[in-house]
Parts: sequence; C-alpha cells; structure tokens
Amino acid sequence: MNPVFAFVNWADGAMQVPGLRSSEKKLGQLKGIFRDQEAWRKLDPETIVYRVWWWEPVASGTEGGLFWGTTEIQPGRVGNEYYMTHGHRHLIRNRAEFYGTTVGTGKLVLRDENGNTWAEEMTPGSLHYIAGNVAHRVVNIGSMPLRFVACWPSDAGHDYEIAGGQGFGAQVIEEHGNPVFKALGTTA
Ligand code: S6P
Ligand code: ZN
Repeated sequence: MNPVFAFVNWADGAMQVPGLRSSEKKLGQLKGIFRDQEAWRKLDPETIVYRVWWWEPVASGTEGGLFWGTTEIQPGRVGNEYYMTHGHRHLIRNRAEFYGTTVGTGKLVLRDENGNTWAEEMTPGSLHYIAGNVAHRVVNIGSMPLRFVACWPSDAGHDYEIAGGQGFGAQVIEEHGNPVFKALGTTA
C-alpha cells in the first residue's frame, strides 16, 4: 500500500499535504465589502479577518479536476455587520461546490442569477451544496473562529465582482445580540 499523501483533521479541517497553499485577508483588503464604511475606516487595516489553506492536486484551470480547502473566519464585526468572506461566483458559471462546517457557527449567504438571496445555517457537520451560477459568501455569527472545508472544480475560477456594494442583496448584522439576515433595500 502507498503511504498516505494528504491528511485532514476532520474535527477542525486542518490540512497537512505537501505543497499546501495559503492566503490571508486583512480588513484593509476588504474595502467596500462591509456596509458601514466609517466603522471600517476606524479599525486596524492589519487585522486578519480570514485565512484559507488549499490543495491543488492538479494545475489551476484543469478541466475535470478538483481542489480542496479550509477557510477560517475570525469572530468580529465592522459596525454591526459580522466578519465574512469577500464572496464570489465562479468564472465558469456552471461549476458547483461543496462546503462542510467543522467548527463554529455561521451563515452561508447565497444569491442565484435571478437575484434571489437566501442563507443556510452553518454548524459543525452541516454540509452545503452550492449549485453552479450561485454566488457564495460565509459570515461568522459566533464568538469563536468559524471553519469550513470546501471542494470545488479546478477550472472554476473566481469572479469577485458581486462582492462589493449591494451585490449580494442582503447582509447579516447583529441586532440586540442576535444575528439577523436582512435583505437590502428594505426598511428596518
Ligand atoms: C473557493 C471556495 C473557498 C473560498 C474561501 C474564501 O471556490 O469558495 O475556498 O475561496 O472561502 O472566500 P473568497 O470569497 O474570499 O474567495
Ligand atoms: Zn467558490
């Protein structure tokens, strides 16, 4: 038998594999993502909001291949809006993706090509099928880091155009100590 090449700690999603890639996203790199720009300006731009570790067993752009990754979002808020990922669509629109929560609690915000936005609850063990053409963003609504694993096609690519402004059509904010999913353009 061949030795095991890659490991995932299924309790938290931590990965061990040769050639593991990683990136981090700081508050300063998330300009225009959070609604309260004034609150965003007052925060330290060097604060890390989330990190991603991923494995590319085939070259990026390979048709028919898959990538695997883990994302960790810190707890926190900009104004009353919880820390979240940029959010994106896949460049090749019909490429789907799986997300699986390992640690923490969150909301997976989804927006289809008809402009319908909804959210799925993320809790340890929750598994989410993100259909092709559906934009996806993860919001950490808890008081500890939120971690989820992801599997996506190696030729999917990322289109971040939807991430800014009112692109997702909704936001997740804290109200009286509770997370609330709010469609934009509606009154409080
Ligand atoms: C890739 C997959 C994740 C995200 C990561 C960060 O298709 O959906 O690995 O890249 O969660 O989010 P974002 O929106 O900054 O790419
Ligand atoms: Zn994706």
